[in-house]
Amino acid sequence: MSNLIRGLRGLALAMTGMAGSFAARAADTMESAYWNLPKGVTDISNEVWHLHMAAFWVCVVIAIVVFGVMFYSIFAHRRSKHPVPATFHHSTTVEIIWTIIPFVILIGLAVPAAGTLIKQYDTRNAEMTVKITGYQWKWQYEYVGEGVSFFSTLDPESNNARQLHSGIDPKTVPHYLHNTDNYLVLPVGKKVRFLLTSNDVIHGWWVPDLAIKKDAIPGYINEMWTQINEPGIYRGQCTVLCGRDHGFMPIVVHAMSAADYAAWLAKQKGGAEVAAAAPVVATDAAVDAPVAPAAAEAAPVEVAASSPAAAAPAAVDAKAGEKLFLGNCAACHQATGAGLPPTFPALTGSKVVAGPIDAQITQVLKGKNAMPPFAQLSDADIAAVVTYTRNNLGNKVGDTASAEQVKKLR
Ligand code: HEC
Ligand SMILES: [Cu+2]
Repeated sequence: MSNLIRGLRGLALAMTGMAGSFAARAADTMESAYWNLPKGVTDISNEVWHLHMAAFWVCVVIAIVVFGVMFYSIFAHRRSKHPVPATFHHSTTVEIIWTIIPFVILIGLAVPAAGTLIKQYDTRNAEMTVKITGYQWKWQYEYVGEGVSFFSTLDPESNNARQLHSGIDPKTVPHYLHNTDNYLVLPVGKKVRFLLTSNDVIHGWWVPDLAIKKDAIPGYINEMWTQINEPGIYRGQCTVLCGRDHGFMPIVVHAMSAADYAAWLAKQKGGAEVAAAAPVVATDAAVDAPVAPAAAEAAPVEVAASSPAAAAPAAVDAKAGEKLFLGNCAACHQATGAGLPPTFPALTGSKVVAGPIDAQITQVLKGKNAMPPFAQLSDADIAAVVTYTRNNLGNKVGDTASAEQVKKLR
């Protein structure tokens, strides 16, 4: 008996604890449509929301009616009241009624849903096209016909915090695991078509506020579209389990006015000639910008005075190199270059980094054992990141890789 009481008291305590943390969590997130689908910021997402609510209320009414009849019957016709059961069975009228009512309900839900689905699939008359490619574990965005293309990876802050024994409290990281280094920038009020594919395994591109969710499948191109009504930052995730770092390839869409977008695009194009390696991070201080990598300001490439290439690496390369390193390599080799031995070797003081540059470029291009190949990066990007590792992270080799060199070694 006392065991039972203790058990019950434990259960009660556990339940109040749960209710408490649940309530706290709910209060935290109440503003952000925590209990429901977000209404989103497109006409389609609003339609989807209304469809969802219609189905929800139909379900509520059905539940009330069905459970009402059931509980009433259980109560009113209980055995103590009616020891002798009635003997009727089969009523054609009732059967017709309970066939027709659900039929009408289903048609009533299907007609508007089909209308919205047809609109969702209509990618015609788009004003611009962005090709989205999934990679293990990042996204690539190509502005078709604009010559602008970049990768979008987990922001370095989240990435550092997520490392085992990082000692960083994820709660101190803004938008932990929901932030990227480069945002997908889109204009509001324009119909944007997306072509979605993958480079390796199946990924899924999902941004709830846009009510878009589709699989990115290698060898196939899926289509989808959006037209965003309100400027802002909208976050999403990969939704198909795609391997080890599936949880670390978020999506951030930055919707801005057509004028701001045009300025951003022009900047991207201008930057492309100087260094294809450095897609400018789309920040907009007014709208919740991502935090720049802490050390980005101070990373001069150190070049030995005697090196013939002494004057070569411009400051922009060092920054681009660091950015690429944090985005592509730091997950394994750590932002400091210390690595996580024995699996992931340190790059600080590494013999490979200090050795022939061609061998290092080849290793980055082709991969080696547990290190994946990075052939998807452009020649300039590989050159920048290799140069970065050779002259930073405590290394002072003093030489630089060039895009032509990388091209030859591909
Ligand atoms: C998924 C983890 C991972 C990522 C990401 C990664 N590497 Fe590696 N890297 C490794 C592993 C594992 C090795 C050891 C390979 C071996 O020798 O078996 C290695 C070795 C190296 C070495 C040789 C180090 C030595 O002393 O043996 C260099 C240089 C290097 N990586 C550079 C890079 C660069 C540059 C990037 C980013 C473009 C990068 N790595 C991204 C896992 C990774
Ligand atoms: Cu994925």
